[in-house]
Amino acid sequence: MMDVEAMDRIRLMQGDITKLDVDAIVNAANKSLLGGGGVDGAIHRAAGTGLLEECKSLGGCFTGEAKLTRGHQLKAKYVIHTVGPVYSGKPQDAKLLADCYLNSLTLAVNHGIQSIAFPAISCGVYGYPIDKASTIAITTVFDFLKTSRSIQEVIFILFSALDFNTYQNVLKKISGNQAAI
Ligand code: AR6
Repeated sequence: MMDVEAMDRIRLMQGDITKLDVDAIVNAANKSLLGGGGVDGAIHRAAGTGLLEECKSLGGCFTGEAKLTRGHQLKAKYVIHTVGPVYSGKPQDAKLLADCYLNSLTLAVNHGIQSIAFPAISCGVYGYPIDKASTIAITTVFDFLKTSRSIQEVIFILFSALDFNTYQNVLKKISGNQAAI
């Protein structure tokens, strides 16, 4: 019963994360936290230079960890910056990627964040295959939501139609397995 309810708090969207009106968006950053390309570049451009100024005070971030800033000129109140693993094909990739989701969600709960949006962390420049990464993302978030009631909505927002379709198929499979229990 409660697990079905947890699944109802997960939503998939296709589009640009910088446009979302949620409490927090998650940035797929690098260890410096000083900006870059991909979704990181888009978030810094949309948030304005105040975000970079605030990031400079954070002292970087280790892979798998997460740090919080304000949203500056974004609609989102907060940005949670996390650093995904560079895909290596080794077993530790999965653990580090799951840690990105877990540490971001834990920070969100600690700041009273009720709605949060994730991009496909590590699936661009860092080369993580989208089918593997989406399974880790969805199962980690789903398991977290089963134990935590304070987050009302988790959005996975995918830039491309192909990535969106992959997430949709994985979500169907996982919620189908759930319904069968
Ligand atoms: N909204 C949503 N998703 C987006 C957006 C957007 N505006 N722009 C890109 N994506 P990447 P990574 C998707 O490369 O693999 C940066 O330079 C994109 O299609 O942004 O974790 C950092 O500074 C892809 O599916 O992040 C790091 O150095 C996903 O976001 C490095 O890249 C993640 O792609 C991090 O690499």
